[in-house]
Amino acid sequence: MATMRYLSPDQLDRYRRDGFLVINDFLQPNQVRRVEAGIARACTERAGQTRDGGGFNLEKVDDDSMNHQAAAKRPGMFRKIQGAAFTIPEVGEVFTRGDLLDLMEDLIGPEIWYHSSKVMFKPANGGAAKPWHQDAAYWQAYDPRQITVWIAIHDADQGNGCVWAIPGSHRLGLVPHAGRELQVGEGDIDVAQAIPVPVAAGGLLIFHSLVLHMSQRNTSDRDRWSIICDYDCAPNPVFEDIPANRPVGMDEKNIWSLRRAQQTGAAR
Ligand SMILES: O=C(O)CCC(=O)C(=O)O
Repeated sequence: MATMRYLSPDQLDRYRRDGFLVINDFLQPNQVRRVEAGIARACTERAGQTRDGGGFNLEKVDDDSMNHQAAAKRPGMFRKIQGAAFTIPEVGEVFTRGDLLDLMEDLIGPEIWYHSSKVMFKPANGGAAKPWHQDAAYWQAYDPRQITVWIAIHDADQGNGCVWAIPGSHRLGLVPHAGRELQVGEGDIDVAQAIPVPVAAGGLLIFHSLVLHMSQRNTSDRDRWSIICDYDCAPNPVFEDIPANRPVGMDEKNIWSLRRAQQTGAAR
């Protein structure tokens, strides 16, 4: 068995069994506050925004996040910032950390590429639900060994719309998705097997791209922000807006290599 860089054998077993794994306290409280401040700054700069644009998606009056022309619930009530690793330096720093790449290396091997990143807001009093889906449904042209890392910036629990997942569902393969948002009907899967996955601020949830997951509406008075990065085990061009100052490791075809086999051990 290959030497593990970050995960314990027990954590690896649980990830393989369930298709997801929570690791508490990945970020220290001061690191969480730093990321939160970076996100808040980006929001302040766009506080008047009422329509989707520039990677910023808003919470819509009809909860239809795919209707990019629809009015926002209110100006600056964001649902998502796509390309957050580029827009918010504090987010980019977290997702390129050596220890996080070590963790990825344990799961997808020593060649690691950036696929995409975002902030998911789930704002208090109205953050919309995200229906059941497998991330692989959005990325059918890609290798399904892609991995998603989801880090809680605020405590996420059942009250404010934490992620729910179906343990072991990564072994089902890709199940049919339908609709503009590509979702799975509750009647088509065994939702009785679903469990809530609460994560305290600073904790990290990793999930396999075939794990069925969703999150409910936030009806609480507590925001639930998270940052998400998807890592690829094969080189693919980044589809998000590329900043003028390209990050180190991104080539002219917009393929961003985060770690190559021969670099292993260099970024720690
Ligand atoms: O953060 C959430 O509420 C869910 C995010 C999610 O399911 C996703 O980005 O695929």
